[in-house]
Parts: sequence; structure tokens; C-alpha cells
Amino acid sequence: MYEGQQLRTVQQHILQEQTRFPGATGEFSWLLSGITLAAKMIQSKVRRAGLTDLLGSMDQTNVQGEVQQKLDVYSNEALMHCLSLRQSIGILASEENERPITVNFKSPSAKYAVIFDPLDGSSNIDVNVSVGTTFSILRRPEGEDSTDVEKWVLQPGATQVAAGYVVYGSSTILVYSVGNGVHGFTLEPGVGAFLLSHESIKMPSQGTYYSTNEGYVDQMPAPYPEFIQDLRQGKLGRPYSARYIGSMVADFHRTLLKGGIFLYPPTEAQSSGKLRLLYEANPIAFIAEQAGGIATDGNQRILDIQPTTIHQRTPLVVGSQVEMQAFANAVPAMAESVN
Ligand code: P6P
Repeated sequence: MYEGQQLRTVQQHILQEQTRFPGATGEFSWLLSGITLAAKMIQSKVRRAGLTDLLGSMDQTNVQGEVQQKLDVYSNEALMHCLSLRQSIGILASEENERPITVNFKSPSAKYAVIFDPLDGSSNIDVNVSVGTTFSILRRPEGEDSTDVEKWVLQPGATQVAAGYVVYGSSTILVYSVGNGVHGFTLEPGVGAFLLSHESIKMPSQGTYYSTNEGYVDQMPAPYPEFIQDLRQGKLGRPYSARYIGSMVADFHRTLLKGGIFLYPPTEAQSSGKLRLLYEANPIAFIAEQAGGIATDGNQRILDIQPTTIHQRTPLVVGSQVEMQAFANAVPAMAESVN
């Protein structure tokens, strides 16, 4: 089955990566193992959601005002349970919770905050479309800010010590980075382990897909419609195909592996964009940059944005060097068009 291949589990890989963290005593790998355990629990429910009473909504809404799917609630509880057992974690923050949860906050061993979207794209669950989990890991600030929950959580994405996502698709893949490249692990259900399947992922410098919800084109500010039209008309040297799943993690995973560009622009309905900065755009941008891609909010680098609120939204444009440079060159037109 794996003749001659060197099988490496994500735990082995994390331990090797762990050596990059001065002073880390295996606590970081223990932290990440909490995420992989929760991911296995979530995927086992996602895979049989139709068979057990997990489909459908909870007839309640979350802090986003979105109808909570039953799997959202289960996924959030799985991550909260697995991660709260890690002594190195001081704060857990989730899309599903209005406020961050402090866990062993006063303990000197609590060095990290984990911020996550337990089940991104959950509105697609009932129609069996890929969904995902995203996570972002921030170190406790130094000095007087070290006891300030908000200061700990509201750090720019560039300060992330690790980030990643899990795609529950045709297979279950965990993609993560601790700042030393991007690596992907595929869950082997027969073994129950995530095995290294995509070592040192590099985003192609140009792709052939663009990914955006074209139903909003008439609501998008310049230069988004014109840029999308340029892609369609082959202005970047080749005609592009459109691919849009409606699950950010799945749409980004394709962009990471195949290249191209994903855009969730501001719209009339969502003037700051729809995606959340802390637990969607930041982890995605961290992974994109680590793989050689670029991620902006249409104007500035995502990872440079100073967050002001935990659930704040941002436009997101992320993808390959060629497409992202072409988009950046089009942006001055945006300035002209609003003057
Ligand atoms: P729209 C899922 O609800 C999500 O937050 C992202 O995963 C996805 O990219 C986006 O919303 C889809 O939004 O407006 O295109 O349906």
C-alpha cells in the first residue's frame, strides 16, 4: 500500500518542526495534536451527517446572526474540549462564541491563544459540499499586555506562530505552517492518522482559475468587475475558468495547489467584505505567503492589518504572484473611480 514510502504522521512532522521554537518543550506539538484530534472527531461526524440526526439547523443563530448548523455546534464543542486540555493554551476564540474563552489563563505555561472557525462553509453541509476548519495560533504578548485578553487576541496576522486549515472534502486534508513552509497531511481512515502527503507546498506563480461569487459582480466596486473580465478575456496571457464552491477553505485549497486567484470583495450588502479577519483571512494569508502567494484586502497586506474587534470582517484577495500583481496594478483605478 505504501511500498517504500517514508510514512510520516503529522505528530512526527510537528515534533521535527517543534525544534524551530526556542524554549518550546514539546508543548507546541501537544497543542497541535489537540487540533488534529478534534479534526478527526469532526470529520467522523461530517462523513456520516446524513445518517445521523446531525443535518440541518439548530433553529438558533450564532453571534454572526447566522443560523447554526448542528455540525457547527458539534465542531465547536470538539475543538473547545480537545484544546482546553492543553496547558499551553490560555485563550480559545471561536466564530461560534461572542467572547474569547480563557482557559488556564493565569498559568505561566499558558503561552498561546488559538482562534478558529470550527466549520467554515457550514451552509453547504446539507448538500454534501466540502467544508473546513481554520485555525490561527498567537503567542501571549510580553509585559503588561500579557494579562489583557483583547491585546492577546487582537494581534496582526503577521504575529501568528502557526496557522492552518482542514478540508473535509473527497479526502480529509490538514494543511499547516509554523513559518517554515506549508505541509499537507491526508487522513488515512484505516489507520486514523494524518500522513504527510504534500510536503513543502508551493503555490504556482500563475494559475488558470479565478474564484469569486459572480452573482455579486454588479455590487462590486472597481476594479473587481473589470479585473474579472480581463481574466475571462485572457488579458493575463490565457483565458481563465471560473471555480467557486462557496466554502472558502475548499476554494483556497484549490488555489494553493493549482494557482490562480480567490476574491471575496466588498459588496453593497457587505461593505467590509464577508470573511472574518482573525480566523479566516489571517490563517489563509499566512499559508498563502508561506507557499509563495500573496494575500491582501484589496489594498493592503492582510497580515499587516491591526484587528480592532474579534469578529471583524475584511475583503480578501489571495492567490498567485502573477494574478495578484495584475490585480494590484488595477487598484489605482479604484482610487480614480471614487474621486
Ligand atoms: P457567499 C461560508 O459561509 C463563507 O463564510 C466562506 O466559507 C465562503 O467563501 C463564503 O462564505 C461564501 O459566501 O456570499 O459567496 O455565499
